[in-house]
Amino acid sequence: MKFNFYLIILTFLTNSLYSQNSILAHRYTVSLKPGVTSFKESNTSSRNSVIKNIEYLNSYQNILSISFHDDLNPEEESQYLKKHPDILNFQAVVNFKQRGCNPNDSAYLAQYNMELMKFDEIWCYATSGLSPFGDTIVVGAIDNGFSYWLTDMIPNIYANRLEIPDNGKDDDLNGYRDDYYGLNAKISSEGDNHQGDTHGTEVISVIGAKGNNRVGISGTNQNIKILLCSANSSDELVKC
Ligand SMILES: [Ca+2]
Ligand SMILES: [Ca+2]
Ligand SMILES: [Ca+2]
Repeated sequence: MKFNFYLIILTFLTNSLYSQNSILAHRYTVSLKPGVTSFKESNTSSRNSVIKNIEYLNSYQNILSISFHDDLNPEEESQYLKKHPDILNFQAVVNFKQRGCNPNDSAYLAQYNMELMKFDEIWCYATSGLSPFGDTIVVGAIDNGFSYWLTDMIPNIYANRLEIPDNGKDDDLNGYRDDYYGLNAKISSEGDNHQGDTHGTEVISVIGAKGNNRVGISGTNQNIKILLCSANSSDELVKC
């Protein structure tokens, strides 16, 4: 009973972190019956030995790992284990691979909330930042300011390629000067000189800090374009 409970716990824990990949041939995890202090190979075979290796995994609970020689098939191995007088239970050893499509960002392990929200599974479907029709997905963000120049943010910030930055002119004739990385509607000179702001930076980090780039964190969207607008009055919102 203790062994079964142990296996249930083990299975629950591993299933929450991993998905089963494949059975490892000829290898079994074995529980011995209560009172059996050591495992002795049964002489039920015409061969001198069918077992290749024995390793104790947990002496307290009498759990060990057994490997058979490569020329046995699974049915022969199963029959041997079922008939052995010392064995209470057994299961094939399976290899595990990590579940989901986690990004490689250096601080991602601290983002446990992403897996709680199942983003690691959602990312298996798409991370391109493109719509099903191939269009670039752009999200607008309005806040008091943004530290958009951060290494983990700037690749996902929308750039107005028709605007020449910092020349004091409205090159694309959209009504705003130098709005290359969005618009700071709070200043008369317009442009994209957004002020650093903790709240705005956190918002755009959640929306789309560059993911899977080995740097920092991953946003909910690993690849996307965020159009910035700094404002803190209703008049300034109109410009956004
Ligand atoms: Ca412009
Ligand atoms: Ca310009
Ligand atoms: Ca990153």
